[in-house]
Amino acid sequence: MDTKKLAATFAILMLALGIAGFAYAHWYEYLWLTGEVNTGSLCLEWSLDYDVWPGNLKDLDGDGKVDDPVAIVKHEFVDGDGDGCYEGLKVWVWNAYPSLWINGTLDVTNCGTIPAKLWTSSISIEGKPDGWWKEGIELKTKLVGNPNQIDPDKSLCLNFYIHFTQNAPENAYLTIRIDLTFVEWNAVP
Ligand SMILES: [Ca+2]
Ligand SMILES: [Ca+2]
Repeated sequence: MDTKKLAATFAILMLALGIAGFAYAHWYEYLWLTGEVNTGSLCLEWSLDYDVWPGNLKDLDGDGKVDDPVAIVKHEFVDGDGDGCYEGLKVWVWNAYPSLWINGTLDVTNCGTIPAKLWTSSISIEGKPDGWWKEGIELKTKLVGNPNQIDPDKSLCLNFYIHFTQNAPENAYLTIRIDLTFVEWNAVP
């Protein structure tokens, strides 16, 4: 076979092998990685549950049913930032009188994904006559839970008992403001 024929045969062979998809065998190992990072959320919200002295119900509208409250106790949750958790809570007690009691639980629940702790708290009380609540209201509280670590889906609970005593004056009023700040549990001052 002369050189031209040999070259032509080789070229045809390579072309045929190319068309057939032939390749020299080689071993391989394929590695891959994808990454995703997100940060947790710090989120806490109020919840509230209470009972009012059963004797508070009378038949005030004359319909034959003892189902009308004399003192009105109401509450409203506020989700001002629209994240689905209640960071605000408004409570009203109207038309209270001696012997009325309200018994319940005020909860702060961790609705976020990382543990939280109470950072700062403040309470302010104003009323008229000034200081009437010191004699006019009996308050018992019991804190359940650790304010330094509230785990996700866990709560800090305040069991309370409020009793309007015989010393509660007529036409008195009281406003209470409570502010709480929570931070992630490992925050340092
Ligand atoms: Ca009624
Ligand atoms: Ca909210």
